[in-house]
Amino acid sequence: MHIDVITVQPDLLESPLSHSIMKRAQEKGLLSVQLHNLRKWALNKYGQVDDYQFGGGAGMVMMCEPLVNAIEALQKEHTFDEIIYMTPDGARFDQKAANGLSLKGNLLIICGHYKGIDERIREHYVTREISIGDYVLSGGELAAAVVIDAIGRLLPGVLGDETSALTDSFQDDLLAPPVYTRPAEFNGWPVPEVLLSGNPKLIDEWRYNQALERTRQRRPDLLDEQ
Ligand code: 6GU
Repeated sequence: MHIDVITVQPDLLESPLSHSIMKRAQEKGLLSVQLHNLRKWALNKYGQVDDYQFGGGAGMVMMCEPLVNAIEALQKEHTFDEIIYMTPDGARFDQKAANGLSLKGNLLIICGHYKGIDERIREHYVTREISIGDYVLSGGELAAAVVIDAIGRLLPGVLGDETSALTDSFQDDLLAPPVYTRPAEFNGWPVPEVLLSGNPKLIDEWRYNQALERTRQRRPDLLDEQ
């Protein structure tokens, strides 16, 4: 999978993409992420990419022309399955959206800043708008990092243990069950006996019931969705 990102702050994305699982995905050639500084397509020597909003009001708007030039330059390199705009008024990102996007080939992600991007870009270029939750971030970069991480770890071969993405919280609209490691007793607190039983059927059953109970208690909304 290939992902291009258009941003005015590429440094905000660099670090999260160059560690741990994201680093491994890229080293294995399963994921490539290219960051593009929008200022490269700025209209003047000041690097201007934003302007005052028509109608007045506080806050700048990212201009059409640099964005269109950036998008069209990248479209010469790749045919994008989706052009995604990161914005708090987009569709709320969840595991289903991550699963779906992980099946795509090429993505272009546009990170908004200031008051956002000129509406005409949303109408004529953007195919999908994503928010990562009901709160406002200073820019789309951290949200893009979240989305790229959630997608990247689902790509086949990225996680060492192929089954481990399948048992994540949310993967079946259930939260993950509790986990334990050695020692079997710590401070007088024992690990649930069944996990030491060596009986895979009993263990699976216990985990499923724990997941169900945990979901009932903490996120009953997930059970209603089914
Ligand atoms: Cl995608 N962008 C910004 N600026 N804030 C957000 C967001 C995105 N998702 C939640 N809050």
